[in-house]
Amino acid sequence: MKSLNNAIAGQAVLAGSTSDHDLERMLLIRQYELSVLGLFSSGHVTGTTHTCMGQEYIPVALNPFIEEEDFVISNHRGHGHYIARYGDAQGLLAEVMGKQGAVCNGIGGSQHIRRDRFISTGVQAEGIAVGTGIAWSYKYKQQDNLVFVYIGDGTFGRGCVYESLNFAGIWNLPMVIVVENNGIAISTQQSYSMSGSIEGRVRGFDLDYLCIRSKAVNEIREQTGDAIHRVRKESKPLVIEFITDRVASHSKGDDTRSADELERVRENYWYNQMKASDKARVEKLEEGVRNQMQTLQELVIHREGAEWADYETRKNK
Ligand SMILES: Cc1ncc(C[n+]2csc(CCOP(=O)(O)OP(=O)(O)O)c2C)c(N)n1
Repeated sequence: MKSLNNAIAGQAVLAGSTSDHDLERMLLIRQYELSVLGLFSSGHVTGTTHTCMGQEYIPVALNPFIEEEDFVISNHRGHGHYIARYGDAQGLLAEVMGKQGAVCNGIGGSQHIRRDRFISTGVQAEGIAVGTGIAWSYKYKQQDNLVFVYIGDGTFGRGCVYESLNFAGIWNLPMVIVVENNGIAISTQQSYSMSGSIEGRVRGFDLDYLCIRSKAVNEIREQTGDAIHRVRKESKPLVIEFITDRVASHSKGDDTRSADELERVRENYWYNQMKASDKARVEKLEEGVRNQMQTLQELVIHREGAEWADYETRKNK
């Protein structure tokens, strides 16, 4: 009974403290991901994609701390990171579909986006290594900008993560490393692949560390704001580990988790929790973003292919 009461209180905090603006952005990311999955099923999108459902609140919570000149480095599961920063679902959808109006002319696709000071890469751990270099250049040029790097827990299996953490520590680089710990990497549960903990590994390099379990964006901002400001002022790297859940499959339909585990994940999904405690508001905002995505989807589907799609043909002319 106690845990049920706590869960209900948690839902109320989640819903009550989230502004319409933030909730709308989280719903837009969710709806974007649903659109992409639907477009895969109908054959309009090919290749691969990884949706961030379950993790939408993380970049939305952090976005107010990111200044224009700061760098954001995302990974294979990066749609939410991009939409939280730019709100540009249209450019991203066109990118994934290789249509005109795409953020990078359709060359990057789902995983390799470049826009101003935002890049994503599907190569695990490439982002943290590149981010370390960019942070070093910021420090060298005495710019007070930050590099935000998003990384998954499974990526802690790659050696260059530790080289990057080491350099970040030695040189005191202005980095905020955001670990989205969803406990699984494709089909490998973390208990099969990680000895010790992310905290233990990070502290081994003497970096500042925070663990966030909340899914309420304002609460997250309260828990992380001072530490992020300190990185900007003092240039001491910070790792923020979010304990989160991947709601959908790894990419498309490749989910090996048990029914019990999936039920737990769905129960913990901020979307379901908010819907349970603030149904009318969620549904009203959701209708708006659903219509927005539907209109956008129709628009993008009927566009001509992006320039690069003709590359081979044009090259041979
Ligand atoms: C260097 C490299 N090796 C393997 C892969 C294939 N791969 C893509 S995502 C992934 C798992 C990533 O797990 P995690 O870092 O926990 O992120 P999550 O998918 O859970 O968000 C793997 C092995 C890759 N993209 N890059």
